[in-house]
Amino acid sequence: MTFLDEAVITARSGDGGSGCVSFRRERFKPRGGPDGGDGGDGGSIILRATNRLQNLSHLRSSPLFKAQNGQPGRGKNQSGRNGQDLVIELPVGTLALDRETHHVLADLISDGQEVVLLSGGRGGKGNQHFATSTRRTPRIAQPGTPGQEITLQLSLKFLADIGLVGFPNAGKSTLLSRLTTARPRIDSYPFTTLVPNLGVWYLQGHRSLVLADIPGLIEGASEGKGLGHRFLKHIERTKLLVHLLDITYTPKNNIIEDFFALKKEMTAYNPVLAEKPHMVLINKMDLYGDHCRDVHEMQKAFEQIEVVSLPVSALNGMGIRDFKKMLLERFFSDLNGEE
Ligand SMILES: Nc1nc2c(ncn2[C@@H]2O[C@H](COP(=O)(O)OP(=O)(O)OP(=O)(O)O)[C@@H](O)[C@H]2O)c(=O)[nH]1
Ligand SMILES: [Mg+2]
Repeated sequence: MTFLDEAVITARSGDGGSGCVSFRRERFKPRGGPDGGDGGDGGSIILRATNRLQNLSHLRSSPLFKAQNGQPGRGKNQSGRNGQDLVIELPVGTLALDRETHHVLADLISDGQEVVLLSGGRGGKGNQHFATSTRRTPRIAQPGTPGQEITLQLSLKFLADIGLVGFPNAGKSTLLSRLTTARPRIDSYPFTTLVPNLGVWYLQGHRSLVLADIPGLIEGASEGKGLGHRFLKHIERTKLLVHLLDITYTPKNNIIEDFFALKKEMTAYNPVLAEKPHMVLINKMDLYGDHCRDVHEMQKAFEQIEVVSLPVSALNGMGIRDFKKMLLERFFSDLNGEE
């Protein structure tokens, strides 16, 4: 599967068509007046956000996007046709920057949002407009103005509500596939997920949350270990980070230390991530039995550092009801206790 979250493209709006120099030719009227039509306007370049796309790989093979030129004007006062606009579809969450100045030209944040990036050139006026009482046979017309060109740096940063983070194999993709229609690969070895996945969790009453599952992090990710930091930008814009920890596997023999190890790697990438609201899911509880003392102790320890934690099983669904309830309260304060 190809996953592209950075791309460079060049876009060019259409040139305006030129105005026409022409004179009326009619029988018995040898010296007809000017009748040159106007040129059509060039097509514009429009960026449109869509939920149908999840990355930028559709742009790989078309680095130049060109809108149509306007047609030149013609005799008999006929205007040239306007060039068609060119719409470039991009996934929601794409930032378009001017590659030279690094200015943000568009931040596409909602499905269907459109931004006119480059207007087309204006069509020139035909000679019909240039006749005066002293100049009856104007042999001039305006050329159209040229289109504009820009090279864009496109950068996709997912716009998800919740980011799932954790060590490899913790069960992030299993959870995503349990809650949403996304079908990421799941396997019993680390680094199954090589690229980020998005899924929509439909809750009651038309409410929904977008979840992002990113490849597992390991200690030393900031030095490029594992898949490194490459995909952390996709959780930068989330509202809540959910840390998944595997109760059967604690690399540091202490789940709280594992949690801090993860947090440290994220902070090394971007301190903003450390400030984000977060909670913990202690996963794979089905392998551990219901009434084990350890998990209560773990939860208490998290409580002491003011982190909410819940025991769950992404595999059999245990604890997911509580998780859902917590999220409904957190994200939809308008609920008034309805479930
Ligand atoms: N018993 C049990 N196994 C689980 C649970 N959640 C996930 N697993 C298993 O753990 C393994 C890893 O699951 P994934 O969902 O691929 O883990 P991941 O966190 O996405 O892993 P990476 O993509 O490598 O970072 C798979 O074999 C899953 O079936 C759980 O709640 N209980
Ligand atoms: Mg995975």
